[in-house]
Amino acid sequence: VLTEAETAIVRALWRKMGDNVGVYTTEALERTFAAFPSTKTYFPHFNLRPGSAQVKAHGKKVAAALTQAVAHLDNVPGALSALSDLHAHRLRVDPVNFQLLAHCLLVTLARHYPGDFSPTMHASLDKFLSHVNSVLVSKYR
Ligand code: ZNH
Repeated sequence: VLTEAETAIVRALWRKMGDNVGVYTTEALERTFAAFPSTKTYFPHFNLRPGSAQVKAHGKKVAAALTQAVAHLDNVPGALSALSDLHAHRLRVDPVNFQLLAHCLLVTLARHYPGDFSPTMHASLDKFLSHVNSVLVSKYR
């Protein structure tokens, strides 16, 4: 669970990103596919070339889920319950992949906000993304 200070940092970054959450999440997805090609195996039905409209649409969905999590930091399991079911039971994404995407989100945000990216920011975001990941893989067995 995030401390009050970490919560405030994550919320402030989200406010600062505004409409760019979708743009940066899409960029993070493209980075994930490029840096960790094994992640592409979950998207055989997608055009995965940079600039792909499908990846952009998917990026917006993932971004919306992350924004939901930020809006409900006191109850992320509740906010992402349906998504946990989807990833555990239908998509069956190997949990390591969540760490790869989280890593690429961190790198992407660090590039866009170099001045804000203190170790404290890094740690707060890492904790937030780890929390989201643990919720999304919580229903695996
Ligand atoms: Zn996931 C889908 C979110 C991670 C894979 N996703 C999805 C969606 C969302 C999400 C929102 C949509 C749903 C509907 O439509 O209903 N994810 C998410 C998040 C995360 C994730 C938030 C973290 C952070 N995923 C992930 C990973 C992977 C994935 C890591 C692998 C690699 N997903 C996926 C898939 C899908 C999804 C495959 C389906 C797609 C289509 O469209 O087909």
